[in-house]
Amino acid sequence: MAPTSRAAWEQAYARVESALRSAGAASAADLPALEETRIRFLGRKGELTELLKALKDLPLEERKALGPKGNALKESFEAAIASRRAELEDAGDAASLKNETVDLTLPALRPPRGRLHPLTVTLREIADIFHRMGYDWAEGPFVEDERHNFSALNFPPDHPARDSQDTFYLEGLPLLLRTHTSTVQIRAMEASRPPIRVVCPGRVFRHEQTDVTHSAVFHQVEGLVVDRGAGFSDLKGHLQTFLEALLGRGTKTRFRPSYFPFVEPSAEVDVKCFLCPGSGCPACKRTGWIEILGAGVVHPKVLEGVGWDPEQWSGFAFGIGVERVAMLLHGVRDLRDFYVNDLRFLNQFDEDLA
Ligand code: FA5
Repeated sequence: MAPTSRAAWEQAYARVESALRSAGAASAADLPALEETRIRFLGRKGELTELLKALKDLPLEERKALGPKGNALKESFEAAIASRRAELEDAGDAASLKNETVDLTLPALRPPRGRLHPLTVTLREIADIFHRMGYDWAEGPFVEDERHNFSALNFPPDHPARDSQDTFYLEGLPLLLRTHTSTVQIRAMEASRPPIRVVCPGRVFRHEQTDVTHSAVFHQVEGLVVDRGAGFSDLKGHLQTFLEALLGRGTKTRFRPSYFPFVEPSAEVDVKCFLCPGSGCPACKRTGWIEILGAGVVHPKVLEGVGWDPEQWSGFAFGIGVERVAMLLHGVRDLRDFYVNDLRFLNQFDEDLA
């Protein structure tokens, strides 16, 4: 029964106060016991809660007199609970620290490791081999003019490669996205004097259908050597040295006659297909061979165009497809896998890049 008079309320107060004292919140043995005591007095139907609720049934004057008394009891109980809880928690932490052991011989946790993209690694690997063969490194812009991409390379004005079917032109400007890294041959020659020996790695762009060996954005490493008496046999020797360093001795390659307006004679180099034993598959278009580069002897008109005397200087050039090389090195069946950024694919290159 809730007390409805002052005297009854004060009697109830005395009972709760003595119960609080004997419950001894300040000496609760552990956190569950402390919580039990708190709920007994301050839970929704707790003894102290009920006592305070009963105030509302007393006349205003008495409520004013008794209210602070009740609240003070509640505050001191809450303070006792909070301080005992802090004590018990500290003791618990200390005890668990005491039981904890640290095994210093365990290996440390390693943060996830970033790594280079397999195409970046392949491109650097190609350039590194040429670097060891005495080649310097040169770079050029992605956005080019027609002169560097075509005219200076002896492409006639009506050559089909100039067609917007193959080339991305910039709207309203006499500029385009370079379709090959041969542009950098011209830039490198314009910026120096003969002799020269450079590789020019980078991204190129072609407006063409993608398939297992073709992408609209891909990478090439261009090579250019101009020296006195440099010719086709030097080209073959350099490419053979490069291919053996890259793919290992005994790798089957073949030179095929070809045509590029800026080199004469011209060749293309194929490597035996790595996916089928030469019998033919989608990657090699059923030929048993995969084309990885174009090459040839620098056309005299190209040398003349940059003011180098073709009577004194001659040279050779080549352009290697980086994606095709990466496919060969890693047995990748579809070149487009390099671009989708699927970590399940990229993580497979971990060991190669370590
Ligand atoms: C050229 O781009 C010439 N500039 C190469 C060259 C340089 C010839 C110097 C002579 C002297 P081609 O279009 O064939 O040639 O491309 C060269 C290589 O790039 C190819 O052998 C192939 O490995 C790669 N390639 C060509 N098209 C693509 C494509 N769409 N996607 C991926 N790789 C490609």
